Amino acid sequence: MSWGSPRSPQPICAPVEVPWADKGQPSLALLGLGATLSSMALSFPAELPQDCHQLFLAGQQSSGVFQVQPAGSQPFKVYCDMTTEGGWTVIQRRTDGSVDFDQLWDAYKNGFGDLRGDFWLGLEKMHRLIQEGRFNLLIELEDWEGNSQVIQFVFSLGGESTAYTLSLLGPLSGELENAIGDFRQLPFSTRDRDHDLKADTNCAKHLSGGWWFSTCGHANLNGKYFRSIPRQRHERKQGIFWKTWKGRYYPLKSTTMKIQPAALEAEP
Ligand SMILES: [Ca+2]
Repeated sequence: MSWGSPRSPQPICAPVEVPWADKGQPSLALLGLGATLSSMALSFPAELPQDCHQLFLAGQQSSGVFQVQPAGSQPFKVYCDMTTEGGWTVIQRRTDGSVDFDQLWDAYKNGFGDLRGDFWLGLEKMHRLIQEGRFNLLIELEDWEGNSQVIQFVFSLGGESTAYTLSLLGPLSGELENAIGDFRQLPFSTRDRDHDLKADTNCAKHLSGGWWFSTCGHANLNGKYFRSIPRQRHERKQGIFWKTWKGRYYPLKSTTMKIQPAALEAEP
């Protein structure tokens, strides 16, 4: 296991976007089985990887932006973070405050930002990637003193009818247990869709951005990007934070969230 390995550096030369064309060629044996050329020609362009890990298994080793197509979904672009062990599909990144994360439900549903910079992939795309599956979620946090923290857990994600409820699967340990406690299922909230667990407060409005808010105070990686602790008390609450690591009012320097199918050993 090397989940604690340092985050991959951002590519200085952006990798070339490789159309997914080479890997799906039919074998000669198939030709002998009587498949018609026309039917195969039709099937080629649909041969996109379902996610970054499938792309990794097919031999893609460098990180970058690629087209994927989960089963039953339209193709869309994702940023793939390739490590020596596998491919991670990045679903969120904050590095410099260049993108406004104080957005409403539709923006969080559909995604926003720049896949090569700061972005939110979008809840609907995440759900299509994950579908009914079990996925690892790897969260990487950095503070302003050069320290980093990695949190990983297995989860599933419901569709819009469940308000994209995040369900924790498997045991909790360490940092995550401290941060999330007993909340094993959390729907997603924005300030125009309050699904949080605090009845008298709209957590997304009180803080900022959209998140799987429980009772407002545990974590919000989609808060406002601050380079120092704001003076105003109400602003301090709106930052990017992970309470049990750096505290409630420490604005984190960078965050990355990425996913990969769990139980990889089950794959061919
Ligand atoms: Ca509420």
